[in-house]
Amino acid sequence: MLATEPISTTVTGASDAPRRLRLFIDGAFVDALSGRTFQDISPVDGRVVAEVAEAGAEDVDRAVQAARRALDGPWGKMPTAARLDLIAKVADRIMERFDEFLGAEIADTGKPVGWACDVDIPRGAANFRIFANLLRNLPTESFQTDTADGEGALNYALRSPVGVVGVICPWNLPLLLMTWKVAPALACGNTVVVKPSEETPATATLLAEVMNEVGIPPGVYNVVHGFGPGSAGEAITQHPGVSAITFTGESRTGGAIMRAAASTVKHLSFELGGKNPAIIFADADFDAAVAGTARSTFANCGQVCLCSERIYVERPIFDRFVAALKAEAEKMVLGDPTDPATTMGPLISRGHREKVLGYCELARQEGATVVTGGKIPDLGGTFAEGAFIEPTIWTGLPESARCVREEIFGPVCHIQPFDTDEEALAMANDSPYGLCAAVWTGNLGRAHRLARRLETGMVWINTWFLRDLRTPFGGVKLSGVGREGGAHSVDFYTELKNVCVKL
Ligand code: NAD
Ligand code: 6OD
Repeated sequence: MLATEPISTTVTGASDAPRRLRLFIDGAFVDALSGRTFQDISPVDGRVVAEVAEAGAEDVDRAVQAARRALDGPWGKMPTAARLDLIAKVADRIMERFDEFLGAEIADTGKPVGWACDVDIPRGAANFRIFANLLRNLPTESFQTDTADGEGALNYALRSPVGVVGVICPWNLPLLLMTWKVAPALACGNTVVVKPSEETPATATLLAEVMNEVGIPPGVYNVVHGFGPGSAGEAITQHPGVSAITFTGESRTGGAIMRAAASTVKHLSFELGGKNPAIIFADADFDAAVAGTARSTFANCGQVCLCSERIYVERPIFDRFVAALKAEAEKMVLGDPTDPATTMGPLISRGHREKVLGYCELARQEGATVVTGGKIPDLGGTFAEGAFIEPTIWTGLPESARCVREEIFGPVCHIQPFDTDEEALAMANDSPYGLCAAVWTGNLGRAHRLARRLETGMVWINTWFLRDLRTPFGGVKLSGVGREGGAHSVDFYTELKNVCVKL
């Protein structure tokens, strides 16, 4: 059963009324100083899920000041082991309140309960656990240095927190992606000001309750709700008290943040958009490749930055593969996300659906064959007010088509045949993006050769989205700046200071 209780400390009014989500600043739930609010709308049926306090620059300033005080005070002074114990407790408490996180995430996104149970919520907890463990065992680098007098010197590096970190998040995997940044930032001793997406404010707010429950000091974790330009997001990027910004979202937004952050020279880490290729060879395990590609194309309604939107299939199996992926698409069960039988929820909003439907129209104009999908499904009832769309497959487009080059971020893909490894590689690399690629083949030598030459930050071979949180995560070209994950997160969330001691 999903928890239907509202988020307790943030609610006002009757329990069937929309929840009231407030900002979380200095350990307390507060309204915006302006008193402004905005509505959080369900993509499943269009109902208002929550009234959300809308932070302005003055609220961001309050949050940054609270974060700074915590850094100079209790959090900064806390022994590392005690800090990491608290962070591990956050992981435990997320698992104890699993159903509430699940209910909140599904209400905001409409994602199927099966996916949210397997991926979003457990990863939210795992992020805290892994970074607490990693920081417990962190070595430091040191060098014995020769000197002219023969006595030598010792160099060693100290790590310290970067400071107040601005965490700006998207709506597709709200808890997973937010905690992927918050957990290492806190484990490294920083404090954070989080701006969740305006589409998905709930789980960041619920996490604030958890922070108080486990005893994280006030000011360490702050949440400011709101929008990007001219709102809370932009205020974070311009605030001189924010030392670093970690951002996940569109490549264009990354550019805007980079410009805004330039005048205060902040550290930046960006996980951005993608137009990811999947390459399927005739020697692959056919059924595994079809099932894996159906997952990499349609998971979370195609709204994972790692999803495959360009599929390249070796010509001898092209027709068979297209037919098999079509069958997988047409098997998807759309509807109530809380029903375990549902395999595809809606897109995040009607606005986003307009964008995806626009690409469906464009694909027809560009000359695509519509293998399946491309329309609003007839689900009836309250779902007619939602943002559902059919899983969609195209063939027959040239590689220059906009539908093959631009990120669409929905359950859509184009399938192209190829004849040689070189041709597949050239098409895969001919993209302004470079986040990830999937290769399906029975020939591991070929797989390793391709992995080396694919212009992406990550390559999956005979699998997709199999994650080890110690590994570097990020993209090249328009897909990102920097890497997070394991030691790479530690590098971003700490400053290194070298100490040289003459012996
Ligand atoms: P978005 O860029 O529209 O918004 C992301 C966040 O940035 C939101 O919180 C938004 O309010 C804020 N924002 C927008 N403009 C801003 C500005 N000028 N200054 C400061 N903040 C601003 O992205 P989205 O629509 O929420 O998410 C979908 C996009 O995210 C897709 O492009 C997807 O590929 C990308 N994404 C990438 C990864 C990755 O790991 N590479 C992961 C998830 C999503
Ligand atoms: O798994 C992760 O750590 C991660 N950052 C996933 C990003 C998915 C994009 O939507």
